[in-house]
Amino acid sequence: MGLFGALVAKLSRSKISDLDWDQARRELLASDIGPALTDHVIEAAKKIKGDDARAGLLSALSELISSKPRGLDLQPPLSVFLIVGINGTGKTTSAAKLAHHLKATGVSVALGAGDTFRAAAVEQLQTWGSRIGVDVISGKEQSEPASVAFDAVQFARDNQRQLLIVDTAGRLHNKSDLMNELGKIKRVIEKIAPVTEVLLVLDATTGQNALTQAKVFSESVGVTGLILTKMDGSAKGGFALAVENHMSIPIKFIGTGEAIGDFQPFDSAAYLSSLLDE
Ligand SMILES: Nc1nc2c(ncn2[C@@H]2O[C@H](COP(=O)(O)OP(=O)(O)OP(=O)(O)O)[C@@H](O)[C@H]2O)c(=O)[nH]1
Ligand SMILES: [Mg+2]
Repeated sequence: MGLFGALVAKLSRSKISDLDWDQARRELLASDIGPALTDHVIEAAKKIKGDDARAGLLSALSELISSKPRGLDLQPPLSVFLIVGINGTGKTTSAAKLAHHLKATGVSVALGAGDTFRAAAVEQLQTWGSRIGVDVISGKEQSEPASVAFDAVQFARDNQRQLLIVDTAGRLHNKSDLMNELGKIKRVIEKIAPVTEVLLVLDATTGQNALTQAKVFSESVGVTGLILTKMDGSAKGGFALAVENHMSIPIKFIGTGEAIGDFQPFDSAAYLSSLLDE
């Protein structure tokens, strides 16, 4: 039993002391939900009747979860999903994982290689595409990402695909020219088909800066959901709860490794419970 497990067992049996609440506070801070939400959760849990501390904390945490649907918006005949985020969070891997996941449910999908900055980025997506049996539409290196996205959406339309998933280059949210470029990619795609999901990929190790990322990406392209990656490590990704709570952007999927199948629809009960476990 981990530290917090032992604490909770103790809390459940006896009267809960201020010292114990301090320990719970430390555990929540370590899970990265942030100081403000930690205080809020502890105060709310204290008010909940009963002597089961874990149940109280879970109930207080679940109040913070967004009530927005976590399914993906697929509109016939063709929808486009944009995969966005800062550098190295797992966008390309997640685009391939999502394509594989949806293909398995019978959706006909294509991938667009919207990261034209590095030849390696296109190759990375092409390698995934051939492994999972999904067409990857790419342009020349250094070509304009919006024009590649346009070619990709034309391909998807002309070949009766139901979904195009467009990978994009990692970009710093404080570089306005890069954020504007993302807006342009979206507008160009929408000449042909609606962008029904903009999925922001957040790395579980990010911490509270994720809130700023979510805010800036939302302002430029309207984020509809989060993909929380690297949840197989020790980081809990508690900041995503803050994004859900403050911005009402639901976590839709989590990445739990480097393999194509290491990807699951978000399970809020398991996530909240993990925030309390050591
Ligand atoms: N452990 C683990 N590694 C992951 C996960 N998702 C992605 N990775 C790894 O993270 C690294 C970066 O992944 P990419 O998919 O290339 O990230 P990206 O956001 O496309 O990177 P840029 O295009 O350079 O911005 C790779 O080594 C991936 O294998 C995950 O859920 N768990
Ligand atoms: Mg990439």
